[in-house]
Amino acid sequence: MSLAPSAYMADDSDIVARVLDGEHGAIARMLTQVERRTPAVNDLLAALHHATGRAHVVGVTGPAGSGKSTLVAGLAAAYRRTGRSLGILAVDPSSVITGGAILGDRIRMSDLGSDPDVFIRSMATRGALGGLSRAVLDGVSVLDAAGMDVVILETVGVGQAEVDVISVAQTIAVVSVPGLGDEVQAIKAGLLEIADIHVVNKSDRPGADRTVAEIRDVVRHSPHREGQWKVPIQQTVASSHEGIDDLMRIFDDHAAWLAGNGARTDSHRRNAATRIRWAAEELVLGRFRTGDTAFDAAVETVVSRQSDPVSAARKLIAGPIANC
Ligand SMILES: Nc1nc2c(ncn2[C@@H]2O[C@H](COP(=O)(O)OP(=O)(O)O)[C@@H](O)[C@H]2O)c(=O)[nH]1
Ligand SMILES: [Mg+2]
Repeated sequence: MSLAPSAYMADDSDIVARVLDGEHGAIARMLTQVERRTPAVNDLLAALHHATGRAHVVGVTGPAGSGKSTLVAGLAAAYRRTGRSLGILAVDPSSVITGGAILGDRIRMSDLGSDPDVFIRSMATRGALGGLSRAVLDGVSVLDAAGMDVVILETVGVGQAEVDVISVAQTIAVVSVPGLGDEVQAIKAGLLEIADIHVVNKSDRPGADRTVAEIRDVVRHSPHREGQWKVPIQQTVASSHEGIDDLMRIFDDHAAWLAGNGARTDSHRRNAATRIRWAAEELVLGRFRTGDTAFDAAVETVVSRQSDPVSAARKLIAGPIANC
């Protein structure tokens, strides 16, 4: 049976209430709106905002094939054993298939596949990576508003844009594996400052001790101030669930540390600042489009030399912002 378009619209009229109730269908539709940045999305997100700020947002990043999806699936099971609900966003800009799809399959095949307290979604990545950061930040807010105790983000750590995406998380785990050689060193260089926890996965492989020693060396030489979080190194064998419960406990310790140090509020403050900036950009750019009456008039004043570009832009920005 196919639904008439009106049925879809009727369905979405109470989407905010349903997301707040944690209904998976509504969360999925809301995330689609977030990815597509539909005209309704700003108002919907505004209506959810009051219910956000509660989830512990954990980021898991590292090279492709390091076992992130396996780890996240294991962590999901560990969190469920403690009774917590969780939302998982898998983001892989290089290939949606290698990241999210595999994680989705893994979870669907496990007991968690039918668990109403686990929601999983891989985020498609269209267009600019800046847009991706925004979609991820908004996506985290949706899962947070839906009452998820924990939100896990899986991303491939390859460059600055991905570092920006993972920075949405309050607790960041950087995954390394033995035997990747120089390549992994390079990746670590970009991710080192943002790691709250180092994970050496595939610790069943030869060379794990060396990888741990190398990371320990780097951590030891990075500046450490009194009272700061001490970055731990946790070894795991995700494929046989070893070290996963310990890793979850470290995440919990970090959450407690953040809360005790006001760092959790700092992270909320950073996210708020970023989101206000994005919203402002959108509002301002919206008025600088050909076809907008005031903008077209300003273009004419510059062409006719009655005004200059900077004065015209200043005048437009100072004017009232309507319909945004
Ligand atoms: N030997 C070993 N293999 C693992 C371990 N964790 C994951 N794998 C395997 O590594 C491959 C890549 O894992 P995946 O979770 O998809 O990596 P991702 O690309 O980082 O998400 C899969 O074949 C996993 O079964 C581990 O601890 N030890
Ligand atoms: Mg993956």
